[in-house]
Amino acid sequence: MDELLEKISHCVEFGKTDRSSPYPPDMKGQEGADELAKLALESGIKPGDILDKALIPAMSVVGDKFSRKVIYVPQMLMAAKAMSSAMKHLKPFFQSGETKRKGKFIIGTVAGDLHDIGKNLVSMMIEGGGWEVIDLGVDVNTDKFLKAIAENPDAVIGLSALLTTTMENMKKTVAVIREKHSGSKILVGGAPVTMDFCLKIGADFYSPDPQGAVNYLSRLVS
Ligand code: B1M
Repeated sequence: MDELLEKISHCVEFGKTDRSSPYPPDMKGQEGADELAKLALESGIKPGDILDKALIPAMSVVGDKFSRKVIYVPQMLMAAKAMSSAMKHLKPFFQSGETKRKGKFIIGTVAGDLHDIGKNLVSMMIEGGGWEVIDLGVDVNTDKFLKAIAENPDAVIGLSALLTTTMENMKKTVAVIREKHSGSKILVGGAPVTMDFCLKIGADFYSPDPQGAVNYLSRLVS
């Protein structure tokens, strides 16, 4: 069991999605996270163990390497792709409620902003950290956030902004969420966002990168 979980973890860390994927070159022709996760389930390994002992630790290493600039966006995207290929086999178990996740996380890029590369990385890392992610996409207005919160009142909310102009919309959205759902935790991020700005607009936390976001959520449930 441990050997199979280690192999899955290795595939995710190095972005090996499935047998046919040519990346990384030194694993060409080998099984990837997709086939190995399926095999693990068929061998009787619990979905929760695949998540907790293989996917989450691998994504945590990936997030840490990214924060330290040991790897860059392309490697991180490959790792996230490998993780998703394993997750597709686990999702039915989570959706049926047979296996529990840590909580829900609603994320979106704020109104007027179409940048989603960073937001998607954060979303994938948080999913890899064991959370159910409700990704509202880009150009998300306040009403759409409010609707998602009403449907998922315990969810933590994440707002991303890449433009100095749309930081103003982030501020407005945070203010309305605070007014209507005072207990909700709000995490903000994106290239122009800072801790100072986060505090000024009344959000709970700012992270400059995906791993910081995962760590923040982990602290909330620990
Ligand atoms: Co745009 N763009 N863009 N752009 N674009 C920037 C952001 C810009 C800095 C380029 C520049 O001028 N040097 C500039 C903003 C200037 C400013 O406001 N200060 C800019 C501009 C001006 C514009 C347009 C207005 C250009 C125009 O049309 N005149 C326009 C706006 C469109 C709109 O949104 N309404 C525009 C459009 C676009 C494209 C559509 C062409 C494309 C986006 C494609 C897409 O996202 N699908 C694009 C791109 C690609 C960029 C750059 C080149 C790259 C952004 C990116 O993806 N970075 C960018 C310049 C640059 O950064 N070099 C630029 C990689 C990504 C991994 O990083 O998104 O910062 P980032 O995410 C990081 C962290 O910030 C953090 O984690 C991620 C990983 O570390 N993070 C979070 C992000 N969200 C988080 C949320 C969290 C926590 C952490 O918690 C919830």
